Formats: sequence, C-alpha cells, structure tokens
Amino acid sequence: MQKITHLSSNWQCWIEDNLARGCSELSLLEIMLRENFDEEFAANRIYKLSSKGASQDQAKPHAPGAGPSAYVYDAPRMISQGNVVRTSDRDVRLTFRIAEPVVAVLDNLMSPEECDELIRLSSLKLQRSTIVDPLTGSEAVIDDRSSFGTFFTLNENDFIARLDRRIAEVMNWPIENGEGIQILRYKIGGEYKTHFDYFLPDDPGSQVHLAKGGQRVSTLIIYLNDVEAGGETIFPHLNLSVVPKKGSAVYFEYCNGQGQVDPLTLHGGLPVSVGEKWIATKWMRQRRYA
Ligand code: PD2
Ligand code: ZN
Repeated sequence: MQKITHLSSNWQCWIEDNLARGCSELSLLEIMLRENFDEEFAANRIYKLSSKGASQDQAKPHAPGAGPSAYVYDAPRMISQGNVVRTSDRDVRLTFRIAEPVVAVLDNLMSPEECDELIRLSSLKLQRSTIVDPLTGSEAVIDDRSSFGTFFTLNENDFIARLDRRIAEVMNWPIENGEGIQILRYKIGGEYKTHFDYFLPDDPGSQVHLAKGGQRVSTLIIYLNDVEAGGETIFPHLNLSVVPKKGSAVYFEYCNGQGQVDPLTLHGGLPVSVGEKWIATKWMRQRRYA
C-alpha cells in the first residue's frame, strides 16, 4: 500500500496537541507509522511542528487563547446510579468507564431484535459514507472512511423515536440536540481511520457545520452485530480498544461547557478482518439541531 505523504489538518492538529501535552516525538511517530505514514515524511513534520522546528505563530491550538492541554473536564454528562443507566424503557449496565475523558462501555443498550430491525430498515438505502472536507465543508468520499451508511431523521417513526429517546436519556442530553441516528456497514477491510468527531474549530470547512446546533459534544456508537474478527473501535491516546458486541455501545464526551474540545478523544474503527460490522452512531450537539 502506498505510504501517506500528505498531512491533513486533522493530523496537523493531532501532532500539535500531543506535543503541547508533552508526548514524546517518538510516540507520535510510532502511531503515524502504524497509520501508514511515510517514515521520513512523518518524522520531518513532527520535527517541524515541535518547538525545535516551529516558529511560534505556527502553533494552532483548537481553543482560541488556550492550548488543548488546558482542556477543562466538566462533570460527566452521563448519569449512572451505581453501575446502571436507567432509561424510560430499559436499564443499561456499564461494563467499563474512565473519567478523563469520559468513556464508557454499555452492555445490552439494544435488544438483538432491535439491532436486526435497524439493519433491516437500513439495508435498502445504504450509500458510500463521506467526511466533511476541512476546507470547503462539503461532504467528500475518501479512502479513510470505507463504510456504507444511511441516516434516520429524528423520530422518523415510532421505532426510531423510541431509540432516539433511550439514547438521549443514556447520553443525558436533550433529544432535539441530537443528529439523526446514522447506520454504517463495513465489509471486510472496511475501516474508519483515526479522527475526531468534533469539527476542528480552525478549519474553514467547519464553520458551516458549527452554524447549525454548534459543536458536537458527545458520541454513542452502538454495535449492531457481533464481528468475527477485527472492527474494534480504538482510542490511541488511551491505549483502549472496544470490541464490537451486538447490542452494546461505547460512549464518549469531548466538548465542555466553554466549548473547548478534547484531542484525547482521537479514535477510529479498525479494519474488519472476518465478517462484517454494523453500527449505529448518535452525535449530540451543543444546541438544538432538529
Ligand atoms: O465504527 C467505528 O468503530 C467507528 C470508529 C470511529 C465509528 C466512528 N468513529 C463514528 O461513527 O464516528
Ligand atoms: Zn468517530
């Protein structure tokens, strides 16, 4: 496979943020090599963005006036009484949680029948997934995201409305701040390379997306099937990998009350090695979106 010799703004911010947090240049290089960057190219860009190679005005933290290392952790949005999140129609058990950033794995958020029904309803309307072009803000198809997907509008029917309600209760955030549930299918080799779910504040293309509903604040990824091999959701800075399990979900938060965003939530979906992978994703915004 051809090595990567181009640095997207996502990756540039990622290098800057992690250098600012005190990560070693070598640890960043190791991650970039794993992501198929050309070694000489990656080492050179890390050096240029480090204090040894960069002039002051190249530093570009996410939050104006404050480096990302200054990200302030609010109290978690998700509320659990003990080890259970109680919703109006289902009690959902936590199986894993960390505090900063808030990441939680939830078991049995959806029944097997609900997972199957979501897959059935989506199967006929799947389209190649896109990303937001950092320059223009328009939707673009790229190799980094090789899934097929579709959206449901909020409360599209009684079944979706019940899930939207449960999800909003789990995320403890107003239902109308949520984007519609997105369904994704990955075939063998399908992946979603590491990225942030928030819109990079400095990207010109982000502005059009931030205008409606503001920044994304939290994500819930629900696994709709058991994947035979591969397809884990990874958080490279947390050394965490979540294995897909039908009906379970991973939840994480990345934007605080001041609008700062947390680069530690860099994450991705590893290639599926055997079988296929179906997920449902919910992204919550700062303000009303629907
Ligand atoms: O499919 C995944 O595991 C995955 C990984 C990273 C999904 C998303 N991000 C997403 O939908 O944002
Ligand atoms: Zn994501």
